[in-house]
Amino acid sequence: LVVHVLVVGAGAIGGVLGARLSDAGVTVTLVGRPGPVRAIREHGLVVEGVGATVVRPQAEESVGAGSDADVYLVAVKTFDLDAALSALAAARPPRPTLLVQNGLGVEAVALEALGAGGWREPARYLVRAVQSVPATALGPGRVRATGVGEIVLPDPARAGPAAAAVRTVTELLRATTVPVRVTGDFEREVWRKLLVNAAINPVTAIHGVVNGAVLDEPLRTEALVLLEEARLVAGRAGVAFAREEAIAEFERVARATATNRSSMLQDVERGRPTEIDAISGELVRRGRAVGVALPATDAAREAVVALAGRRPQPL
Ligand code: KPL
Repeated sequence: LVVHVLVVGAGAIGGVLGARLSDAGVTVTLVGRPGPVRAIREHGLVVEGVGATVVRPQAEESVGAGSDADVYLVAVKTFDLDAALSALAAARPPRPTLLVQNGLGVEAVALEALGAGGWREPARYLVRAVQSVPATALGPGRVRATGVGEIVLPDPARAGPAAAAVRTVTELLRATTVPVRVTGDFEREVWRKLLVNAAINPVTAIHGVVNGAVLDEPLRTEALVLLEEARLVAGRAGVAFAREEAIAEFERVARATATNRSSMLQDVERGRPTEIDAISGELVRRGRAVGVALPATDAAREAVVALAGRRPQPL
């Protein structure tokens, strides 16, 4: 029985998922930067919008602080994953560890980091989920949920050594209000989300618009070119999507998250690093490896890299 979850990362996703777990009766400890930790200790963790709530989780600045936990939920950005998991594994014993990052190659980075931190057989504990919970950080300890979204998990029967951990995590998430879907083809879900992120995130970050703006011209065409390039790489990786299916998924997510600011836009606005490398950068590298050029994706990648850090806003 899971009674205590350590949530590493107190940003928009860590905040919303931490609050949903807390509302489900689970004890939650959030690990974050000093600002959010102070705010959560003083005012609680505030979720506005869909499923608005105020919860009072414990909040810590260090991953090793606080009591033993049954599950670790790691909700840091992809580029912080390595450092967060090395620190986690060095500070705490192996437990089912749920990853909710965007991008490609997350599992390999995670296994390496957990091993480096001292866990033996990290593959037994690692559970990757694909989440599409639309959330915008409003300030330290304050998040707006702009929709319900869902979390997709692998079928434990196909999760190999992680089967028991997958079961534990699935049961845990099912106790919350976030819809949970289990799939026998998890790799496809990773790519499905990646296609959407590759199209929506750079365009919204570059133009400074909410996700719904990509449904209309001229941004629709700009995003669809990126979607198509990503779809080609997916096909070469053995994960085939029909063009119509990719477009339908892009439109579905853009509509469902229409008022949300993409995570990449939020990062650019705060002058923080973005996940562009794990999304578009990884696509360009994988395309190159199989002889597929991705000119639009590479140009978008460069544009986001150039933007990042230019428009810092206090948060
Ligand atoms: O995953 C997202 C993100 O912002 O990174 C989407 C689905 C685009 C929601 O904003």
